Amino acid sequence: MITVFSEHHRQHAARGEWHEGAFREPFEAPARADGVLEAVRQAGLGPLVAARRSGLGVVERVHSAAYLAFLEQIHADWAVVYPDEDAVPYAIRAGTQGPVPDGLFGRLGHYATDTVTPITAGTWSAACAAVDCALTAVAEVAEGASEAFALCRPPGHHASRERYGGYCYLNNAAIAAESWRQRGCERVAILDVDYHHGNGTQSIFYDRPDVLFVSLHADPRHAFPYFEGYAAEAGAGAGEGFTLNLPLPPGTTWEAYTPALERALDRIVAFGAEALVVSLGLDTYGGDPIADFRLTERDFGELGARLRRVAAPTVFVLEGGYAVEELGPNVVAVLRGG
Ligand code: OKP
Ligand code: ZN
Repeated sequence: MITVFSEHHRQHAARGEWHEGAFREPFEAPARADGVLEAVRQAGLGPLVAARRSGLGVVERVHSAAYLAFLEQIHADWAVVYPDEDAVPYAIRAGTQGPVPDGLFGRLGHYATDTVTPITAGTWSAACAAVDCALTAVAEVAEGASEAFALCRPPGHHASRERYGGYCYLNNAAIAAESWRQRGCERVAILDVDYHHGNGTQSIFYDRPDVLFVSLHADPRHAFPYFEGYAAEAGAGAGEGFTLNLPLPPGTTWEAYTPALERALDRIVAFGAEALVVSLGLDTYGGDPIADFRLTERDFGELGARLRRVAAPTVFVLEGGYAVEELGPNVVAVLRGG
């Protein structure tokens, strides 16, 4: 198993996060990716490959030009006024229609979906480096490796065509899927096993039949992102039937998880996926500080083993997972597969 990483992820380090009424250290921190790289190295999982710089070509098929220009520029504009703080909006656009306001807070609130996703001086560089990891992993598999792991940070699955949120800025998994399409794969499946619904990924492919989106996640009635991820969301237009949401209740254990996982895998096999992108979130772990599922390291091994049933070239893209000590071992368990 090839692991693709980048040191540039450390350029994205938020000052803190408002959580349950208090400002605290951010959950989504550089130590996450450092710990995963160390665990992969120690486990002797396979070659470690530095991400190669990719152009914005595929990225521009997933995100709008105006959004990308905003992400690249906003912190520089912000720092003129607030040099020591992360850029965070307080008013958030509720719908999707309407002009982009001119000022800092108007622009931030236009493109953001929440207030827990700060933009720092290094956010754009780090987000681009995460995309580089994903695209290099696709390239490695396209060139003959059967699987690769993209050690992406920041994560991506909450980022939509032109909104950021949920610690995500550029949608690494969607960009990986689009890269497969560009390389001639007719049918690409995305399996999202992060605890949180991948609402950004879902929205990007919602009306398309060529990229199947299947997600197992905490029921949005109780969990972030709250407003998307319901079972009734099944795709639209030509994409109807090509989104499958399998929400699960609070406290879900491996016993309750497996029937949904088998349904997800059945759908992907029936679809005839020529390539698989796994949005690999490990925040379904029992010890995760912001989630309430009960999976164990052993369960992650079993998850990894069952995923191989798809038998298609596979790219694993790191999403969430906030129990920093156990994140690396849990990732290794999935990648090893049992
Ligand atoms: C990103 B990914 C509020 C709790 C966290 C945001 C969750 C973002 C999850 N302080 N709310 O899907 O792991
Ligand atoms: Zn998550």
